[in-house]
Amino acid sequence: IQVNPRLKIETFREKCPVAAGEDVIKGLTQTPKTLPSKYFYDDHGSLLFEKICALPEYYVTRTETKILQNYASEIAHLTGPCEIVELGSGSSTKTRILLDAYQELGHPLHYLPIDISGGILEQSAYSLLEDYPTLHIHGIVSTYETALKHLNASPLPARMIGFIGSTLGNLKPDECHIFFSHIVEALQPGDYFLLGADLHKPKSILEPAYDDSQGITAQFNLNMLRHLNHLFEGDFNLQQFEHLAFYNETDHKIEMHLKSLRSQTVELKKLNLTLEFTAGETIHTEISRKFEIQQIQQELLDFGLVSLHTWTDENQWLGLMLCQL
Ligand code: AVJ
Repeated sequence: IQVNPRLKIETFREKCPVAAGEDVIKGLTQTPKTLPSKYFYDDHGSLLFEKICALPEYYVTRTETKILQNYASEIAHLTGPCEIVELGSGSSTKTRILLDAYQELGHPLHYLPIDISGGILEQSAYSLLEDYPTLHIHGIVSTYETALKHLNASPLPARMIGFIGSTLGNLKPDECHIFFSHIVEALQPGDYFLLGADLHKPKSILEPAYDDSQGITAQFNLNMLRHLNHLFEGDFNLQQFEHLAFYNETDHKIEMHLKSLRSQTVELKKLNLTLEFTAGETIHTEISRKFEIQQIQQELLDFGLVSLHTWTDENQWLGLMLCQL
C-alpha cells in the first residue's frame, strides 16, 4: 500500500446490498418504470461519461471549461483561500482550472472530491497529487447525501462547495430543495457554493447532445442495466433495450429512457425481483433539466444562498454562479 501524507480517501457504502437496492425496487415496480440516475456511474459508466464530455455534440463540458478558463481567477479573488469540496468530481479535469487559479494566488490547496465511483476518484487523486506539489486531497467515495453528512470542519478559513457540470439538472424540483438544504448544512456563514447550470436553448442543440451520432450516450444509458446486472445478479439483456432521448419543451428537460424491444422477463436475483416488460415499454433513467438563471438565483436565496456573481459564455448556454451563505 502506498502511503501519501497528502492523500486520504474514505468510502461510505450503503450497509447491505438489499438496502442499497431499495430505490431500484421502488423504481422498477412503478408504472411507468424508473431508475435513479446515480446507477449510471460505476467505473465503466464514469469512463463513458468522460467520452461524452469529449463529443462534438455535447456542448456542456466544453462551454463550462471556457467559462472557468475565463473567470477562475475572479472566483479565487472573490473567495480567498478556501477548501474546495466537489460533488461528482469524476476526472476532476475542470477542477484543475480552479486549482490553478488558487495556486496562482499562492493560496493553500485543499481539495475534497466526492464521487460515487471509486476508481475514477482514486485515479484522478493520484494524478492531481503529482501535478500540484502542495495539494492536500481528502476524497470521499459515496453518494452526495452521505458525503455531505460526513464533512468535518474545513481546514481553511472558508469552504466552497462546487457542483458544476449541471448535475443539478438530474434532480427533480423537490429533490433540488432537499439537496440545497443539505448544502447549506455543510456550510458555515460566509462559505461559498459554486453552481454550474445548463440553460434553456433550442431543441436542435439539446437533442443531439443527448443522442450523439457515435452512440456513446446510448452506451452510457444501457450501461445502467449492465451495472444493475452486476450489483444484483440481474439478467437484463442489453441487446433487447434501446436508448431514447428527447427534449420535453413543457418542462424544459431532456428525458432519457430505455425502451424494451420485445416483451420479456428480467430477474434481479439479489433483490428477489422479477420484472415483466411489454414490447415498447420504457424505463425512465434520467432527467436533465435546463434552467433560467433568475429562477435558480431565487431558489438559492430561499435557502440563504446569495448570488455574488454569475458568469456565462458568449451564447448564454451555461451559467456558473458563485453564491455565499
Ligand atoms: C453529468 C448529469 C450533467 O445531464 O448532461 C450526459 C449526464 N446524461 N449525457 C447531463 C448525461 C447524458 C450529465 N450530467
